[in-house]
Amino acid sequence: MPAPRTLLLTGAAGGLGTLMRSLLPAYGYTLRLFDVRPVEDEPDAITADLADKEALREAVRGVDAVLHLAGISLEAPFEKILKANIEGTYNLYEAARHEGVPRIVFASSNHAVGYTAAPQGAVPLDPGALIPVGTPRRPDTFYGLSKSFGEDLAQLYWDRHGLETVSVRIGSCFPEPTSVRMLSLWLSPADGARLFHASLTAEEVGHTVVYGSSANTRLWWDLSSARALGYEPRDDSEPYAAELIAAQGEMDSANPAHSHLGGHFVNDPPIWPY
Ligand code: NAI
Ligand code: 15L
Repeated sequence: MPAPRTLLLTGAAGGLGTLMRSLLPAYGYTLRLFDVRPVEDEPDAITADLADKEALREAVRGVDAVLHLAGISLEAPFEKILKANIEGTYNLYEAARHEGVPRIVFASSNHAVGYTAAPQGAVPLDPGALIPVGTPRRPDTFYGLSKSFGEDLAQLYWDRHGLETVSVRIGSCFPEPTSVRMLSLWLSPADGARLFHASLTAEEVGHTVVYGSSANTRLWWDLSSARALGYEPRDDSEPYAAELIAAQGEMDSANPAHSHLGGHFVNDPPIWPY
């Protein structure tokens, strides 16, 4: 697939959207921005809800691809998740199908498989001990369930309509890791941009699921499907390890929030504030 030039970035006002607004233009993208909240210093951004089907049709018209980050990014009451993440993602796919957009990169999450056991063993883990991308989905929250739905929706739109998707099960994409768990899941913003670019430009992806993290020494999951797209991570959370472990202690496998991939989402999920 030739490098898409005009990219619709949904969720542009959010944390990851803000990081990608600054990083993706260097890869040659012209960004069209979409969010239910105004995007600071971006008067041309489209301020609309994913529930607004007409706004979505207009937003996707003429773009080469969509990076779909918009939605509730933490746990919330089911009705809210249903509206924003489940119906909202369906509305986006319908708009893209009608307007002939060939590819979507979908921000899935580790929480689609959050009840998967976190691998134990000496660091770095044996490649055979890493969580494979084909592991059964085990959402840890309604939020994780909505990401599971998004992946299935993506599969349906590929099989039925030929609309391609890369579903990126993002670990933790923040400027720095802030917990011992994040040492395993951290996706540096620069590697995030590399991974999204690879997902937008690789040939013939159909519907591909990848894990999204940097090349962390303490990696828990298998990055091979991401690498097959051309993703070459350059960062590693290890320089943050000593300080985080000194402050928070080592992971304790008797603690469910440490022994599952989804961390504290399995018993004390952070709640969406809006
Ligand atoms: P965020 O909460 O900072 O940003 C989400 C954005 O979506 C917000 O600006 C919000 O206004 C917008 N939004 C929410 N509902 C909307 C609606 N109905 N219509 C239009 N816009 C709406 O979240 P963040 O961290 O930037 O994450 C972006 C995406 O990546 C989310 O889908 C999240 O689930 C996913 N993700 C993020 C991870 C991370 O480490 N940051 C990890 C795994 C997944
Ligand atoms: C996510 O899916 C959330 O959107 C993000 O805010 C983090 O909580 C991340 O997972 C994580 O598991 O660290």
